[in-house]
Amino acid sequence: MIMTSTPTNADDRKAFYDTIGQQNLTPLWEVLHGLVTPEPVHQVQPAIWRYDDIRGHIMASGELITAKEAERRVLILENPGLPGQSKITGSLYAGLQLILPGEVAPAHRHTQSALRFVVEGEGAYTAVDGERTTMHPGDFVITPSWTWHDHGNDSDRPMVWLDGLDIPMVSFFGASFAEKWPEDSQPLSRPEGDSLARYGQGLMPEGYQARTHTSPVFNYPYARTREALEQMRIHEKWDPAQGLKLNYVNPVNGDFAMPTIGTFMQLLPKGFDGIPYRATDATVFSVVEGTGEATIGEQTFSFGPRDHFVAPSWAWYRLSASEDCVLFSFSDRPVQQKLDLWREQRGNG
Ligand code: 1HN
Repeated sequence: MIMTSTPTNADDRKAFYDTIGQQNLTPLWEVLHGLVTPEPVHQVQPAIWRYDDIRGHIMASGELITAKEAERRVLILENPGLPGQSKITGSLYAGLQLILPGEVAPAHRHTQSALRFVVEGEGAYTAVDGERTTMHPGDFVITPSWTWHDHGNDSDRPMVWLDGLDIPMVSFFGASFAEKWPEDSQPLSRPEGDSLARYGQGLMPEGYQARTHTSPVFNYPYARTREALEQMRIHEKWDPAQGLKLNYVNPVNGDFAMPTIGTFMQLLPKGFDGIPYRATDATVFSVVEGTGEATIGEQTFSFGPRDHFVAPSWAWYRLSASEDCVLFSFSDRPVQQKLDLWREQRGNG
């Protein structure tokens, strides 16, 4: 007799799986459809953290623990779909860090790359590899992988910034290393403003050779970014989904400013009513100016300055602005593009 189909004896199969399991083997056909899905499948949910709702908790953390004892006093923005995982998306970490007047967050370094985006306060500093920068709201500051960094606040006001790190990616690769500097503050070897002067003016020191994939400019001041958007608005065509959107770039090669995290600043003019948009890079937004609405999947969030929200991978979202809005955002787009994975789609308006 010719067998046209294999007998389906569930018990036989189970027994087979148990047998091969002893050799650390497992059948692909039982899991294939969950591994290779026709469209992205993940647990990341749309979410918003409204600053008015959480600022009190951030300030209360300042009464509970010092920046020095905590090492970094941060409330993690944890995605509600990924509880206990310290992730805002599958590949990225985000948190809001508080540093009070007179405090120091001690010097250390790690293989994870970090971005700071200043949300509140004026005049605290971060030091990276021997150079300090004074921070202002809307500044985008980079701590490249494996660079010494410490923060301090010599101003008379609390400062709060958004931290974005590639912690889940580094963990995925099993490549986390960290160490502490023996003192709270690292020694300074260059004057403040040195990096911006050398690399941030469309100029480059003669013979300069990049040693890493991260931009040598480590503070992109908001005043310049805002000016660029305002100038562009005079003649640039608006993207129907994203308005006027700029990428922060590494001036050495025009690539993203950080190798693992793409960073963006966009302007939505008053009355903007964006068409639906989705992309495979789940994106974290920090509202700098203005009020508007983000409809992400089934949920509509009204937002204002200092609010944070997240749009998951491949979820449709629409942005609208009731006043001129400026939004900072970040995602894992550089990595997805390097891997030929990144896709975007615009819907009908
Ligand atoms: C870190 O080093 C900082 O340097 C902030 O400010 C948040 C979260 C996890 C691991 C290291 C910082 C961090 C972090």
